[in-house]
Amino acid sequence: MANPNGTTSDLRAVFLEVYSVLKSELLNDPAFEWTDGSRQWVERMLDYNVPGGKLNRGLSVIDSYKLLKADELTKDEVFLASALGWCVEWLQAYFLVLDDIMDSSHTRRGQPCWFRVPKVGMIAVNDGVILRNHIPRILKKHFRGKPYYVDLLDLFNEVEFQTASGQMIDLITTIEGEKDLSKYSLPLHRRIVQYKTAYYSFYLPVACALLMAGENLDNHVTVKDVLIDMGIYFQVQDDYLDCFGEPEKIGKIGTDIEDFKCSWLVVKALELCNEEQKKILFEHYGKTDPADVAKIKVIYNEINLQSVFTEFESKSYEKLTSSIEAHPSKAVQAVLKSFLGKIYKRQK
Ligand code: DMA
Ligand code: MG
Ligand code: MG
Ligand code: MG
Repeated sequence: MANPNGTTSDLRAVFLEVYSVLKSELLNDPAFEWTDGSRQWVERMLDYNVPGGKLNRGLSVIDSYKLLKADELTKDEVFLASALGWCVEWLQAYFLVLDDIMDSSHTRRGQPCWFRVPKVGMIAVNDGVILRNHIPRILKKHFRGKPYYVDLLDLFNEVEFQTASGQMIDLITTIEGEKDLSKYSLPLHRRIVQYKTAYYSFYLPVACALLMAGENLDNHVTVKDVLIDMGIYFQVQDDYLDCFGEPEKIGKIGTDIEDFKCSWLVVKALELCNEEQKKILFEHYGKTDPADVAKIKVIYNEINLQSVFTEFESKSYEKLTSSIEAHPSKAVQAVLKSFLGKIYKRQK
């Protein structure tokens, strides 16, 4: 039975079973002398932060590997592809736990952000470090003997560096006392989102599948380019949903206006507004008072940003589809189309 994401509910169940296996291995990691208290802490922290999202990134590793192999996967291969999928989800959990602290967010995946949970607070910083350290432990346990082990480690390291660098440029544009909307532009936005989102969310899952399939990543630069463009489109959707999405659907309450983020929305607004509206943007963007935020949203509505976004969305879909169809391999085309299908017109 296929759900709207094109992933069978069966596969999701198998994927979740692998989560339980990995979790219990980590909770019995012989490198640490566990106590009941420490084991309970990590178990609760993992269950709270790792499996509760859409799981698109993780499931894409299995989907992509299937399409590349063009053959039924053995049980073993499904397990390994799932384990890699979970490494991507672990990386995401690590970045989100820290991102929510840095963005002063309130909710995530329909529940309070981990650092907002009573008694967690700044222990969440170290939990983030623990989540990050789980990845090489999972890889070591299940991939140490594989010919692509070193490439896998290198891939996760490179992508983590790119993401952290993206987060850094996302954050330093908002430094208190240096807030200046006139520095916000489409090229700056593109640079931020390419690094903070596209590599880990789009390139990484497919690169994992390519490595498992025995491919050399240096031979797949064009695939990477398409995935980066898809990731940029995905983050524009995230920026849009931050303001116009329903919190019940997206599971989080937007903070981009308050946080003075270089969001696609504010960049577009600066491009489209008149002098009077521009004054209001400069005066009220980046303030936490709901009255200031409301003034920004009035401008977004006056210039019809929702339809500007809808236009962008269909244009992006067309462009991405034609770059995908230019790819020589049908299997690779299928991987990319499946990924695009999962996010086009998403509401969450
Ligand atoms: C997210 O950017 C990027 C990473 C690496 C977590 P964001 O702060 O816009 O994400 P969200 O809207 O989910 O907080
Ligand atoms: Mg955030
Ligand atoms: Mg952020
Ligand atoms: Mg966001």
